[in-house]
Amino acid sequence: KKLIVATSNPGKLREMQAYLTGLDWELQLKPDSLEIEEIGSTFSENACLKASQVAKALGEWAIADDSGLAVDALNGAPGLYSARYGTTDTERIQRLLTELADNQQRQAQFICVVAIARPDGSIALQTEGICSGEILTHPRGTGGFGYDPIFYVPQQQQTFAEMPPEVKHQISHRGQAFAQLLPQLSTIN
Ligand code: ITT
Repeated sequence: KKLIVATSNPGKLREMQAYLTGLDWELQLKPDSLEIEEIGSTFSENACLKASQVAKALGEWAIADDSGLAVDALNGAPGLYSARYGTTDTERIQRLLTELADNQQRQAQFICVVAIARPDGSIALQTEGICSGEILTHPRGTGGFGYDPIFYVPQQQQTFAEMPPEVKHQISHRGQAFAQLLPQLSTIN
């Protein structure tokens, strides 16, 4: 069976591919020309919207990920708007650090919802993962993507960007969403 990976984010794509390779699904990237407007008001709505629209447009199974970083001291911002916080990763990180300034409350959660849609656009499967950490005052590490250099995980004593990819993949919000999703993949139709 063919599965369209409905993302335009190269970092996300790399991680989604890592979770999905070696299964009976033939992965195919969504064409750039097919862009979905994220008008939902939750991660779940946006993940389903992206999977559903891409599936319907191409008449194939599709998988989408909607994710973001919710910072406690910013009342959950950037959250759903994590991608729209700037045009580059550097800009997004800088904006977040500026808004947090010297606030001592640095707790944050990465959230990820993954959804799979059938060729008719109906949702077959949806899972969620959350990973808690702290926002550093300065970026550290070169791995990963997005906000990874400022997201510190106390248990590992490393940022997502400092961890070997397999460690991030194991503990991240996306890793937890996929850990729930993968065992159910063979049951959907
Ligand atoms: P698609 O919708 O095309 O998949 P996007 O980048 O617009 O790509 P989202 O709307 O889900 O995706 O936005 C998620 C943003 O949250 C993303 O741009 C990153 O900045 C951030 N993000 C999500 N997962 C992350 C991770 O594992 N590490 C660092 N940042 C992450």
